[in-house]
Amino acid sequence: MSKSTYDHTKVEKKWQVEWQKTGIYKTPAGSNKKKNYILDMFPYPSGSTMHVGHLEGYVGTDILSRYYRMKGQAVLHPMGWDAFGLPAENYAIKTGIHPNISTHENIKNFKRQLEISGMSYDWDHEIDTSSPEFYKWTQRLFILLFKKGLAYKKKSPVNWCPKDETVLANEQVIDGHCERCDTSVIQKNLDQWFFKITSYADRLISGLEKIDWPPEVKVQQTNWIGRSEGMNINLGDIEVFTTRPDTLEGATFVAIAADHPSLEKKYEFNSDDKDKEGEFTGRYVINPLTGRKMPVWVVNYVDMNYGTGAIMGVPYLDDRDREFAEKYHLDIIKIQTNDSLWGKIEKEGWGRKAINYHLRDWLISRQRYWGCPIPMVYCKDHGWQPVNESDLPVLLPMDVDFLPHGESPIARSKTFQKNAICPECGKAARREVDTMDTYVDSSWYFIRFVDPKNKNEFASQEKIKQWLPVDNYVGGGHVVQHLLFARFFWKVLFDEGLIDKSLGDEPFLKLRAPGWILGSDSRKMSKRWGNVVTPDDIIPKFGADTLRVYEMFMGPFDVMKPWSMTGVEGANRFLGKVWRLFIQEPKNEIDQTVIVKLHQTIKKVTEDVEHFRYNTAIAALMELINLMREKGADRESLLILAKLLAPFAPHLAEEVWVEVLGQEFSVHTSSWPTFDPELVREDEVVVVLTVNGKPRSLLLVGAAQAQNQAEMITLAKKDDKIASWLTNKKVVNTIFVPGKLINFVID
Ligand code: ANZ
Repeated sequence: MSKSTYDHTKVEKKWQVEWQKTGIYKTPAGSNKKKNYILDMFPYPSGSTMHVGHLEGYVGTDILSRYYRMKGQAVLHPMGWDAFGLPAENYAIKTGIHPNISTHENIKNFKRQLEISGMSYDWDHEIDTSSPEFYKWTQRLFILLFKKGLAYKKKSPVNWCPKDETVLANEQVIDGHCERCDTSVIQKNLDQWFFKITSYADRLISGLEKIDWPPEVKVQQTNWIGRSEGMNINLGDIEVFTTRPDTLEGATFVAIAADHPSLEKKYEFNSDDKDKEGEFTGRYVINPLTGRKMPVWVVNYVDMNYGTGAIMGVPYLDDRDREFAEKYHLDIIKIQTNDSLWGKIEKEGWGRKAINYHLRDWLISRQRYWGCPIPMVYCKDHGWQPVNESDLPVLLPMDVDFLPHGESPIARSKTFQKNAICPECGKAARREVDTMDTYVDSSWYFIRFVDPKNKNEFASQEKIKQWLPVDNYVGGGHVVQHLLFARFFWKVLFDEGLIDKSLGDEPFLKLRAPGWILGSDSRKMSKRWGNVVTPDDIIPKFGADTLRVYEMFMGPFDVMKPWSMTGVEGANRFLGKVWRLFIQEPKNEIDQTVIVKLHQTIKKVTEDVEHFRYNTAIAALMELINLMREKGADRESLLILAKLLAPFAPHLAEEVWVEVLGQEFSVHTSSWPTFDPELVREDEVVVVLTVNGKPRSLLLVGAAQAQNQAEMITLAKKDDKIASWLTNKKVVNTIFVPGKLINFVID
């Protein structure tokens, strides 16, 4: 290959093969190095391809992993597949292609796309949540929760399409209609499994204080949990929950939910109705403070699942109560709020302090096929029983007609119920035919990653202690559900002693979310808008290094950024310049300004990478490279530059390291450069010395000193090069630009 051209296709392929072959990204076994677990939110391998928006986070963690390996840390950087889920099942319903086949086709494509992007994953740690080796442990953990009283079954309403006879996920209900057949969706009460996440509500709030997460994510989690402190006030046979006991004086009516247990008849309100609706029950209760007779109304704006399902109406101060009171002509009385009422209500025995949470228990049953079977059997004598551990996994049957038929698809399997027995009495029992929400899989996958092939445990204690908790977690979205569910799981395992106490009860110490990448139409990049750019659109033409550098240079990691092909071309031109710099003969003498800039760049890139400031790290590299192109660079400096480039443009860096600079493979196992603190003192500046306007020399001085005219001119005259230019010449004028330049005008 001619040295002046850089064939990215050949070079990138060559090193990808070599990296695989030599296993340089393998996770170190036991080691006394500092550990660093760097994790991506693993993808759902959908039929549409991976696009550059997905890749943004993966490039970010790849840079971080490469950097910390070079820093001498032991890095675990795994990847896998959130492989169960509804889209594959819907695709199967449409096309007849089994989810097991389509999902694994998609996985192949996703993996190929990650590989051609130059990712340094350790594929020995790959996991697939739809494999029995993985879901055996998902089932085992379900049983653990059941035995702890944290999994229970109760009736709960689901979205139901009467025509398709199937349960619909919320996303499949469009304006109250089935997305497939447009039939009006109804609510149907089905027996469903729940996880008791509400028992952890307080710890899920307080734990947020201990972790380095984006503040907005913490706020969203806190709001989702929605802790409210208030009082339950007793009004005879009705108890109301209020966060404002100080307003008791203004309570003029009581409003209760349509399904409140004190009601003898059933009330129905049109659930579509956004307006406040109500009906008088004919009953009254007494306000203990004022003695007022308060009418009891059944209303559509009080929810039975929150608080006590009953409220005191304070129309003078509460907007909803006011709207209702105005509509139904109920009394509105003006009051002063009274903080001291809190004490009085307790003293008089009218009520007691109460705490409520908006968080609900987590409904995990799905009347769906492509998910992890719930490992429970129903015995008519012993009720719900967990399957014997020696009988796990309960295999997801492959002989299932997944078309909707009004029940969970697994119920139609001919093989699934075979040999199902009650573990208590050994008599025939009936297996649960529902599957688990896929969020259950992603609640613990990061634990399995540390020991993915373990046949005896979900992960060994030794590996758990070696790698967990996750040090750096990167991914977008999922700010509430996934992150809350995973924290819940971790806390359960922690309490069980399955997570060593020394590891703490939070699983993700640091979280960062990449900003959305917008398509050329300024909308969020998504298959839905047809504005998707994939790695396959970019890599063949420009190479993976260009894609990586461009994605990280677009702007700050965590903000929204528009995609631009001009930007891609710019990144490509930059890498072209880098290549040409390396293939020039290195300079023999050392240029002090280059050295200073080099050390400043080492410092800047080091600090920036550790703080996910990849864009400014690349900008610093660009400045350095421009200076080196102008001044020339010595071999030592070029070696350091190759190392600095390695995390960002791993193929190009390897090529120059091995093929141009003749170093031993691999730049990625070399050590990260350190800077000389003397050279990066920020108060140091370079002053250009010119003679008749032509640059002849440079001075490196303190920033303050560079402002001092007399001192600087004396120093400049002592500079060897300048001295020789001025010998036997008459200086007719001296121009001084503070902090920047001195020009000697001579005859
Ligand atoms: C009297 C009052 C006066 C209230 C006032 C508010 C303002 P959060 O913060 O969400 O907990 N409430 C209680 N239970 C309810 C239910 N099941 N469905 C609908 N609304 C309910 O809010 C609690 C407040 O929402 C309670 O305090 C109650 O109205 C209402 F100036 O009581 B309040």
